[in-house]
Amino acid sequence: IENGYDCWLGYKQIEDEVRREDALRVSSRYAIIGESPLLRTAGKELAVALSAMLGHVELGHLSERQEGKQGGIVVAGVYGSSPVFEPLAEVYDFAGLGEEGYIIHSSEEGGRIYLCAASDKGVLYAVFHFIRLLQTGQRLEGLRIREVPRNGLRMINHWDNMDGSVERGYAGGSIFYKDGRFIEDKSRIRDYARLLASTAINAVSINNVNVHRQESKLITDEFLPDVAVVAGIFREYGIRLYLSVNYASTIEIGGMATADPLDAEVAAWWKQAAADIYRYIPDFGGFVVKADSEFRPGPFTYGRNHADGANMLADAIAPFGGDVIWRCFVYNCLQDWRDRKTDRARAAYDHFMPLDGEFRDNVMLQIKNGPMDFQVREPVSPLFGGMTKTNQLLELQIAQEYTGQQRHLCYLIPQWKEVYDFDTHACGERSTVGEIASGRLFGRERGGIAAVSNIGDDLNWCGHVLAQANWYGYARLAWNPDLSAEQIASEWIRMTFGLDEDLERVILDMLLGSYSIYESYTAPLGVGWMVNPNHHYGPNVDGYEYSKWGTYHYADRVGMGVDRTVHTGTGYVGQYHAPVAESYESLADCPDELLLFFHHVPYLHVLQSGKTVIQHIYDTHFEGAEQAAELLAKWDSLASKVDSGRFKHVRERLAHQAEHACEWRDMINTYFYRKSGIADEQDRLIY
Ligand code: GCW
Repeated sequence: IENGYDCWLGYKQIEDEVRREDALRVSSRYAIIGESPLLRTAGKELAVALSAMLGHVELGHLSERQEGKQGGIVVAGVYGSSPVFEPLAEVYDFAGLGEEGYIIHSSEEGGRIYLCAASDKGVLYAVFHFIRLLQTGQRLEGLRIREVPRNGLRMINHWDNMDGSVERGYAGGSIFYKDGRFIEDKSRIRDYARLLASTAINAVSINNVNVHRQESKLITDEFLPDVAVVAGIFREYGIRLYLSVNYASTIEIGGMATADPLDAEVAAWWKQAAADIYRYIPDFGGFVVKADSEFRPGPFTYGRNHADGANMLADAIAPFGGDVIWRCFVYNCLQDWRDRKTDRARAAYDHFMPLDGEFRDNVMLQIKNGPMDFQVREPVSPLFGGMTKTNQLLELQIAQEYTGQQRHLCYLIPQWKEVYDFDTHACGERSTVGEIASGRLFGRERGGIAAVSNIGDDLNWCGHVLAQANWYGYARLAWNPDLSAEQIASEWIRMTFGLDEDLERVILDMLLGSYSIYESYTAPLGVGWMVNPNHHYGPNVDGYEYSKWGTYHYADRVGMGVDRTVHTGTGYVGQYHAPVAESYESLADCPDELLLFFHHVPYLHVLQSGKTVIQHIYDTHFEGAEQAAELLAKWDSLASKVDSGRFKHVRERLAHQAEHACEWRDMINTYFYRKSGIADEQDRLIY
């Protein structure tokens, strides 16, 4: 029975005769030129994929004459390692490929495919790309592919704890730890590394940014041997390992009285810690740090700022080639709800903007996509475009903490594309977040993207089989943000469920519609939250209204929303450049979907859509719940096309979603009907 464990790498025999012939013409044999751990991985992957999809494959030899041999050969290797790749230099620019780019080229006469790169890691990526071509049914003749990643760092962050739990994990427990230790059997970690490599993820941090007591010891001799084993597994797949560290380690595990970043002994302690780590893991990636955020320790305690803290760690790790990834999720989580001046949305910018240019070259600031916290709809963080002299990483959340927790279908690629494409106007037009995060806009050497993982030890990794598309899509987009949400989805569907036009059309339609559906039946018009406190699942309009977390909607009998304008509100809008700031400031120009994020308006305010706010709420909630039910009906139409294991599993989730969407609809509609006293124009049932 299919359980989803293989994700998008569940290779199937190619049944279609034409496709099969086509594939065999170029790939009935393969040769890996050269020797290295990554090339060995590449060879193994090629062998597994070809034999599963084509049946018999042979390890070919280049010396062998083509005559007398049936079928073609795939030749993979590093440029310069064999004269066989020389002719490619006439067609492609190898210098610009860098460490990770690659070329896929079909020979003129046919019968040969070259997978070639400037390094063995690029060869591994080329191999997986070639496999994808086979899986998705592409023609294999005349291939002229040259790929270079847009983002240097393409990272996954795990929020795994050593007790085996995963913070905001919706797919079971950790695949790394259990009962305070590493899991003995590492085979699942290997399978995971392989899935990551197939989408060219090149970095992973393996413990929660909230670093508790036990996890603080990951950088000590007690656990470094285990960490080294895990790092070794990832290394075979071209992935560098990072650890989240406790900023107050000098106190927690060093037995010192202080963690003052300007204290010479503190700095010396970290230098030693770095040296110890690199003795075990020579290619260790570096530290991820959540400091002075949500009760985590940080430099504020000592009257120091974030640059002081980050630079101290950066100096400790720089001699070994490591980086510090310092998170910007810093805000006052003990706010008084009566205080209308403090605005959580402002916090990251207010804290970090004054420090722009003060961070070491090996520090990257990791910035959540929005100023709040992974809501279904938020504006883009104004730190992007604000800072110009600091390395910046974009942080996304694949785990759907606020977008249905992998029980609701919510394909997030459309949301992420909006973030990448958002024009900050920092240097005129086309100053997009994507260009800033990659480092290109401000000529920074380091940059990229990180995201909170959505995997756990559930058999299908993600709890929801269709949530695998977010994991896959995140990685594909990190490689190339220009891919469309549709392209990515269709690739994923073909690789995961096979080639069937009807099936592809239906699942595509479900995935592409799902983000907007989820948005429709949850918190309206960018106001966010309205979820149950703590676990954040399910509707609770006032769940955070009188709490300390700084996430309010201010609904009264007349209207709702947060005034963040410069003229009458918190001034948050002023953190954006013109013309973005002007459009958010103006009630008339502010995009509907963000209206309540930026303005407090009456329920009878007329949106650009022509509807009043209150009618918009009613309409979207009725429609959203209906569409959620349609998702289930659409899936049901695939009963004969999807194996029963995955079919039943997804069906259960969608049935829950349809029901839970009604709960959302009724709570939100009822709340605002009771608050406003304004009836639904269509007189539908509100309680
Ligand atoms: O989204 C919030 C989560 C916390 C998380 C925090 C963060 C790891 O609710 O669970 O802590 O963000 O990003 O640090």
